[in-house]
Amino acid sequence: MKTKIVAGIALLGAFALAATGCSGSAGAGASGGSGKMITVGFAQTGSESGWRSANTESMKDAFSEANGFKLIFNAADNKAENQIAAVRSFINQGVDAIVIAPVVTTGWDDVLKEAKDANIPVILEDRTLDSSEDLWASWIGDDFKKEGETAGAWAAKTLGATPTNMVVLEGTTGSAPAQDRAAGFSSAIAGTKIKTLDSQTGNFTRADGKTVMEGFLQKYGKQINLLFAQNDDMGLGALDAIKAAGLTPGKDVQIVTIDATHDGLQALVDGQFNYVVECNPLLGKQVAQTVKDVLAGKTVEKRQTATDQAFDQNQAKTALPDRKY
Ligand code: GYE
Repeated sequence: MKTKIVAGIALLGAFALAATGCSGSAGAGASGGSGKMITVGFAQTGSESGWRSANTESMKDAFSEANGFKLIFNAADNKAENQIAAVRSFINQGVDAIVIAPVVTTGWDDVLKEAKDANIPVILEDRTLDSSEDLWASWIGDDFKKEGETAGAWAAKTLGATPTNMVVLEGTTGSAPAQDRAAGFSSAIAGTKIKTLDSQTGNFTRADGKTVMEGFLQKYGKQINLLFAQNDDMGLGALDAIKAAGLTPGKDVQIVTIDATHDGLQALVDGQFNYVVECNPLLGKQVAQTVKDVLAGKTVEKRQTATDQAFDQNQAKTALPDRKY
């Protein structure tokens, strides 16, 4: 841990040197046209899921040196306090711009004001936060509420007419996707015969998805006939628990998830998942372009939303071979 911190500081120092001359400025050269590198601090949530790995890779590709960037990358291990500390260190380093994928929606006001006072624009990617809109320049991400609605609409259509007992594996507590997907799903199943037996966080990870599902199965056993996992990884972890309990996933327990990673679509093709809603993680290019535009003083859209599809088992067969993440 100590070595890591020291290495991290050394790295930050190296980047600070490289960034000398453009600290905190949105002025000449920061648009990338003059050959001067743009230093960007990216505060990523962590590495909780397959979706997250794909998002990190997409960001690192887009913020490459060849594209005119010096990227300072931080993964916060899904801890809000780590992430705020990372953003503060970016401010101290005098980066040109800060990109954040906020772990949770709250608690951002102070550090965002500090960035504003230092004249460093903040761009949000993936997740949203609750602070006032004048504290960030643009958000690039997916419509989590709509994803929840699409998942819920499938459940309502497929199982809503017969009494159905559902359990829910929620994402990180306090995160925008966990809140919005829950809201979207609930509105779509309102008035159906789907009843929520239980709903708990699995922190968007396979390991916790498995553990929490084991608990649900111990408590409710064969009563459970529907699982809504707010991401693929938790659903994939739950598969082990369901099989270990002697039940067949995709049949005894129908499963709907969100993300549509390669592994998620594979589970759909294998008949273990029943429906998967896409959440596109390949946002890097658009985020990098937005950073350049903001630094060049161009007007950017406040909200830039990616479009997502959804897949049943047959559609997954067609989509799987070309899946990029
Ligand atoms: O669904 C999940 C994750 O914020 C949309 O975060 C993202 C979510 C994604 O790690 O897998």
